[in-house]
Amino acid sequence: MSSIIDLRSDTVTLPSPEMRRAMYEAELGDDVFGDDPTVNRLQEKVADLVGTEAALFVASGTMGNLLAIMSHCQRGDEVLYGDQAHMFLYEAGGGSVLGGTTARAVPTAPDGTLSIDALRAAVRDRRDVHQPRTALICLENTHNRRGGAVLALEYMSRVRALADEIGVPLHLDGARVFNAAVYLGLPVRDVARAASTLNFCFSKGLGAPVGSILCGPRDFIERAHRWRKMVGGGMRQAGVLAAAGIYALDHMVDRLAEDHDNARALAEGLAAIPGIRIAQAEVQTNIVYTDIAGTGMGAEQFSARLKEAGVLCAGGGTTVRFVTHYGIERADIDQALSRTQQALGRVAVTA
Ligand code: TLP
Repeated sequence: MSSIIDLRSDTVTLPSPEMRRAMYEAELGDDVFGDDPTVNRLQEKVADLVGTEAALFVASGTMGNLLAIMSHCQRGDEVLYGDQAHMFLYEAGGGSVLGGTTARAVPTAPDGTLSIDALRAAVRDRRDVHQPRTALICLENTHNRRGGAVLALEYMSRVRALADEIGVPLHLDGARVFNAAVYLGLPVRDVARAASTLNFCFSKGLGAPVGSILCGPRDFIERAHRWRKMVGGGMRQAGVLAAAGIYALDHMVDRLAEDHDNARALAEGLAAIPGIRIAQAEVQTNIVYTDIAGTGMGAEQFSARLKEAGVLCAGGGTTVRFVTHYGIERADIDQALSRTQQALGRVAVTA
């Protein structure tokens, strides 16, 4: 059998030889002294690209989002999330543990949006000393648990208008914001325009091994810089990683369209396999959620069965996620589909 086809996440990408060369050749210094020219170049390049005053290179998406909470909020403040947001579900409660904030979640629609009315209703009464103060609204674009759904710019502007009205910032977890930009056919600065601050990842579809970046006004980034040091994110010759980020921005953005095409082809093929249902209305970017209840298996058994056949996927309950990325070609999609079909051929389909 040919090699494993790993569709667990776009975080599994390996740097290309050219990206590795850029890392090898990067000019380095001590970034805690502000002396790493490659980190500085990346931060300036990103601020320019996104249209913010400043940007700060961080270790991970989780760190960037945490620093955003800590830099926007005071102890005892409350953050509004969607109930399916990565920040709410999968960042180990860092906003509470380290940021001293409480979390309030509103329902997430299938398209990744949060109803403006629900958000408005969740805002606390500032005059009431019994209540925490609502201090931040967070959105996610593309939306991971909503199958890579892209938020419409008009929707984001409406959330920003609400945030402005209540006097709080809007933070965008844009781990995959370039997938949104490519889907919309717009420069990333347009996608980010409605947000007060943005965090995005180099280590997902953009194919870099490590790194994310937090973007926003200069005073916000200055606060985040201090918090980054405190949580142990002051990295020294980090230019070796920043070089991968610069390479990714220059060479890995346009190709995301291929991942989106591959995800659509994968979804079509999976939908044709008895027992598998696509659990999202549309495949807009690189994530496909399936409901595999019809196979009579749970996600664990299903993914173990596929693993034996050389396809890796991830899930829980009866939901299984497949993600396309750099390193996965159309031939791998075809191969993954035929392996899946074969692996399930031995299963009694119940629906
Ligand atoms: N997502 C990972 C897992 O944690 C689930 C993945 O495989 O999709 N925001 C969003 C929307 C994310 O999807 C992720 C990672 C993060 C933030 C956190 O990024 P890292 O892993 O760099 O801390």
